[in-house]
Amino acid sequence: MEVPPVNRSPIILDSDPGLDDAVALQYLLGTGLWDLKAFTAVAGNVPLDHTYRNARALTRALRIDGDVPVYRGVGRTLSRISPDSGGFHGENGLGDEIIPDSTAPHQTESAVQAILRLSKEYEGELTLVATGPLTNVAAALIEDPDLARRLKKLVFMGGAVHTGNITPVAEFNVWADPEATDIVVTSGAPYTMVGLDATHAWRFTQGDLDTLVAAGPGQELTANLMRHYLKSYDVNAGQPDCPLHDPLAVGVAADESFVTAADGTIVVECASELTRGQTVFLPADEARTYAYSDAIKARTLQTGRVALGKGPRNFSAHFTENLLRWPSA
Ligand SMILES: [Ca+2]
Repeated sequence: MEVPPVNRSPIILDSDPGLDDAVALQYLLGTGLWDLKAFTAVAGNVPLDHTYRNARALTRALRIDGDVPVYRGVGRTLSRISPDSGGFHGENGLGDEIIPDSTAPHQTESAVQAILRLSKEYEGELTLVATGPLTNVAAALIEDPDLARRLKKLVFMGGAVHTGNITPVAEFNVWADPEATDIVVTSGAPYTMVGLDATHAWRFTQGDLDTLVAAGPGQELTANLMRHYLKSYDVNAGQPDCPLHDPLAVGVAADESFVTAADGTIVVECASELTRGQTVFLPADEARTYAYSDAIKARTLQTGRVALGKGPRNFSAHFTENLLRWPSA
């Protein structure tokens, strides 16, 4: 495997695999930019037992189970007992692909303990990318609020400034655990929200699938996962191609030019039955023009970066190129 001569930065990937989580991991490895310190599983697309097992199986399939420990996350969300994506990712979360579990020993540390430990070992250097509900990250911040200032960067796939996917106003990851998201965006951590406004702008097409198929056996698993993902978007949303939600969050962690982004505040709706999980974006440069309450004005002191659409650098092409650089076993 050819790895480019760069100083690879320490990163944790926290996810709920999940079809796009699976390829986000493969893409991360393919970029050669990151030193993956931990792969942590959280409940989301499917329950934790499945996401944890899938995470382990993926490290085996991608030949990193000897190097990258997998940690089991928090057993339920802060907000909802059991989110699930209604079979969108298949019953097992990986499009019903049967891939063998890793033979690596199970870790005695929890995901929260591993996140906190690594944030101390790599203080000021560690990037944390979350591609599932933010339950693990919020639990780590509850346990030790100083985590927020030890992270170099926190990028999460979730939220929607304009239009949701699980409800008209809410994106799945945030809807699944809005309280956790609220804890993250008020923590003081240097966060970037990569939501549907940006992820819907970068697509994976049948042509991209053909490229994976043509690459042969090392991309067979990936092609099967993406074929299922394309089919889910076709059947459930009537879309002939699919958004690159989770991979884009990994991409933005290295290069924000895949998206256009602005500074501002995210406020998460946690109370309403109808709009629960909505992420309201308060742009920093318009903060003075709105009639915010004092409580909301206080919130505007805490800002992050919010992706609002596609950027100048082509993420779709970059994504497939880098998948090809990390074939599976
Ligand atoms: Ca995910």
